[in-house]
Amino acid sequence: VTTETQATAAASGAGATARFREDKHVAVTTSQERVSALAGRIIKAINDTVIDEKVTYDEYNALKAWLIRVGEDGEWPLFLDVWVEHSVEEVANVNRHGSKGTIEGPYYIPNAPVQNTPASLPMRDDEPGTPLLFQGQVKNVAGQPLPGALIELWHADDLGFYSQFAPGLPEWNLRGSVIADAEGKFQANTIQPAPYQIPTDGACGALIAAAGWHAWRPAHLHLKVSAPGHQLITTQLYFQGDEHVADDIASAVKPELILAPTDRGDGNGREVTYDFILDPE
Ligand code: MBD
Ligand code: FE
Repeated sequence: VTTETQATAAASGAGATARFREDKHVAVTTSQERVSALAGRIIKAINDTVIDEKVTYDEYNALKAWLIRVGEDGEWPLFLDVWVEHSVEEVANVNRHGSKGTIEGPYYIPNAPVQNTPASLPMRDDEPGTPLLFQGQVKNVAGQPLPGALIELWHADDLGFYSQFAPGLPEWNLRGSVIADAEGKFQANTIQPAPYQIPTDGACGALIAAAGWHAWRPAHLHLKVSAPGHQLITTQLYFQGDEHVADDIASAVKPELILAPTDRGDGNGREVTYDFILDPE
């Protein structure tokens, strides 16, 4: 059988690399001066480390072998999103007044199936995990509702796997786009995601093992929230009580992003309300 338990770092890495190439057509408008300044600083930081730490030829060759393997495993998206994207996001959103954003990560897929609220994310008949009703309202910074807001939601399943990046899952499993109502309100029925371990059998996993780190991210919902005339927010929401909230390998948790769902009382899982405030364009 093919199930997500046969997921490999190389397969999810190849998927993330292909996804990046398809979606992120970045026009390179960076000036020579800027490229020279940035590349110069990064190269200097590496050289300073070599000198300060008295890096040996064995260590230099281990680095070279590892960098080659990152590419072979398709793990440049994973490496960069886990260890660098949080700083890029911090810089990008420093002037925002509305809800906090955080990193996108490597597993977003655009154009997931669209539903009007109240929605249920596509899932298997026997989808494992506690049902979760995620609901809220999208507003502007003045507190006015934003009709026609779009809530894109994607997350891992109960075993920590993302559809389209692990084998054996339906194409759009646990990925959906919800159109809010005339008051900007939305309801999305899904399941509670599990804590997520980044692939341990690829180059990033080898680094984590060699350094004695851990590979965990707290359980999280990924979101992109948008409305006409407003800045799109890319964010993630986490769950109170998850031990990795304080210890995320990707450094992407902020206190404002932690949910505390409550029991629905009808034996039907849990629910939580979270409102999004969008900045004007
Ligand atoms: C993830 O699911 C994720 O959200 C990030 C940032 C990195 C790796 C896997
Ligand atoms: Fe994720």
